[in-house]
Amino acid sequence: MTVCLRMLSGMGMTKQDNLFSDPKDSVADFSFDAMVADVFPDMLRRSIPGYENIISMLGVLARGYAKNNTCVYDLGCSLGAATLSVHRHTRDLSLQHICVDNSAAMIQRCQSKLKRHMPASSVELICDDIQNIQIKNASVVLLNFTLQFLPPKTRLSLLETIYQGLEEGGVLILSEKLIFSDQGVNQQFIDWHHEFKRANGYSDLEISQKRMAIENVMIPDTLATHKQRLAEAGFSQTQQWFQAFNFSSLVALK
Ligand code: GEK
Repeated sequence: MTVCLRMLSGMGMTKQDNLFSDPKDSVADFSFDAMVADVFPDMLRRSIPGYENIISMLGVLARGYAKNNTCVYDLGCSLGAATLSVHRHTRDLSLQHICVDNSAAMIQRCQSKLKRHMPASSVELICDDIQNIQIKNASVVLLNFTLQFLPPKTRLSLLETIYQGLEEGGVLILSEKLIFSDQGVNQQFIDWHHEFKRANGYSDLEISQKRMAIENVMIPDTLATHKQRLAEAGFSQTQQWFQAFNFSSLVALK
């Protein structure tokens, strides 16, 4: 396995993701372990169309809703990229950042990164399932590509908890991979996404082994399902502000 270091904007040195480059006899379910955490910035940048764009716009969007002396939750924070983006745009406010992830490998790396990049901020890091977290006094909640990893039956309940914990005028920003109800359309989007990954240097073997690893772990919904679920949870208004191939982001207002 070759190790390659790359410089990513604002992220420092990061290892190249080649976790699925060697043929495997059987592909285990994907987990957010130390090996994944070590290559994570490269993995997301080359796998999620528009990832860097979404990250930088999260800060721009959050700026409009973050209120002094409230909490900003980053649920499924991984290495804290979304929290850092919000921080860049809200330095003048007094905010309590609460970053949650159930991967110890992610939380450890997130902690040292946030200490380095936002040392003067109030940040609480929690290694736990986001379903166990009490949300309170929140002006901004980020679910950036995390809801899709929860069992579908539990998703509404999490959104209800978030809605209850948001202050009036607060916002949930929800980014997700999408599926499409028309099979032909769905396949078209999958093909475009795979072409995007090929263009970013992933081989067909890497693409198919990663797909096998993730298919039982990450279960995407349609845009209509998301909108309906958000409405059911109480959100009065939902806007889709971003889509690149089958990856999208929504703003839901309380
Ligand atoms: C980013 N938001 O860079 N409880 C807590 N954490 C969870 C759970 C759960 N039930 N399920 C998954 N995770 C980040 C990217 S990655 C998206 C988010 C991706 C965590 C998991 O450990 C991982 O760190 C994160 O959610 C999903 O803006 O890998 O496609």
